[in-house]
Amino acid sequence: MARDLLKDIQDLFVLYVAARKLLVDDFEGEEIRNRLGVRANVFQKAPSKSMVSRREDTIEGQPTRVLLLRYDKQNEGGPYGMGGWCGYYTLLNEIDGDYFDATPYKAVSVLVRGAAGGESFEVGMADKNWQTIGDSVKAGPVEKYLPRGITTEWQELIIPLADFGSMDFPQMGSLVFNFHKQGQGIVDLDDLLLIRKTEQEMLEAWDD
Ligand SMILES: [Ca+2]
Repeated sequence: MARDLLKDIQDLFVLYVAARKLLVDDFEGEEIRNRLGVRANVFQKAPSKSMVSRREDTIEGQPTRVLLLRYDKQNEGGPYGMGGWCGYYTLLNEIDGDYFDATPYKAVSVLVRGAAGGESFEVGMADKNWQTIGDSVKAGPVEKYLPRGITTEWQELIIPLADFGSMDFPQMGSLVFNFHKQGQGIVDLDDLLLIRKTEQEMLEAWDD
């Protein structure tokens, strides 16, 4: 009896979490597809480069696979002598397909950890227009959101969607992790989520 009740509570909790958050990627699935079923991979322009792999880890006592993102950002050579670029993207829409309606969401959340600490990247988002240009709007570097910056401990990075400016949120295309600072390093990511607005917040948005 008690066991059934516990099971019911666990099921309710899973439903509650699912209702509050959309899992974009937990890095447990296919290599270059996220949990929305669309492409996720590195982007790079020489002489900068990035590489991804996955590895087993333990977060809060739970075994899990995480994304290991290796980067080498140069600041000389390449287009305009700027050193090229490197990072990781995850699509929210099918290429040439429907765009992703992000209006029910209020924030991006991701777990992050550095191999050495002090690594940095900026998070960007692209709506249909930005995706067509091949660029994204950046919310700012990680240090803006994590007071101690990236450390060797897992931290949850939360970025309000409002920080991406006036995007066309009903037609979103991708999320981007861009290594903007010269240097090389390794960053681990897990549990990339979109956090839903509460019903109250949805109503307030209607009133605006
Ligand atoms: Ca995982």
